[in-house]
Amino acid sequence: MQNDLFQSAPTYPEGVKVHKLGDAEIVEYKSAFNESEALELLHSLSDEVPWQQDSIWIAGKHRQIPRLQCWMADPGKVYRYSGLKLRPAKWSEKVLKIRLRMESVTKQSFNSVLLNYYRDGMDSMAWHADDEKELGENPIIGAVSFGADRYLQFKAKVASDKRRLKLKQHNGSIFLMSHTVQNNWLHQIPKEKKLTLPRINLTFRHVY
Ligand SMILES: O=C(O)CCC(=O)C(=O)O
Repeated sequence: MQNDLFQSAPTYPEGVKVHKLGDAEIVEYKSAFNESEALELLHSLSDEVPWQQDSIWIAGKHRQIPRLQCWMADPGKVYRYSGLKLRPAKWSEKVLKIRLRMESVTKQSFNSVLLNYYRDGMDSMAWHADDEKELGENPIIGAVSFGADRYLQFKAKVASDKRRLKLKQHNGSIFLMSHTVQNNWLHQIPKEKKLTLPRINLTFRHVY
């Protein structure tokens, strides 16, 4: 159920929409990559990226995460989450071009990216915030998605706060998440059992 506080604001300059989330905001840049570019990137990234099937400890058991992933970053920029230590793969030419587009659209600069490959609707990502200490006190995240449209859900970190937001991220669209999104809110990609199409999402970050 969506709370009124979370109703999306009107569209500002063409293709740019600001979604309010309490004190935070998510800026959506629709079609930052056009449909054919985005589908070409889905196919080339699925072939070219050195995807890893990682496992993490959950409730005392070692389990495969329900997606493939790859961490690309400037040399030495290691990323740790859920007990995993991700050493950077070399930037590929395609991902560098995507980074340039991300930086020119959002006017932010990034030195790393986590790529996630959801092979179908049974792949997912559990509730979390991108608030690890190497991302600094105010992490700004630029996310772009290619392939299937998937829902991204938000809830407050404080359990008594029942506010929720559910956004659909479309093929080729960018979501720029302000720092308060990571500091005060959790997000997840829920499973969608009937979905058979793949999606690749890239979350660009600045690692200190
Ligand atoms: O796939 C997505 O849209 C979310 C990715 C994400 O939350 C992350 O990389 O931390």
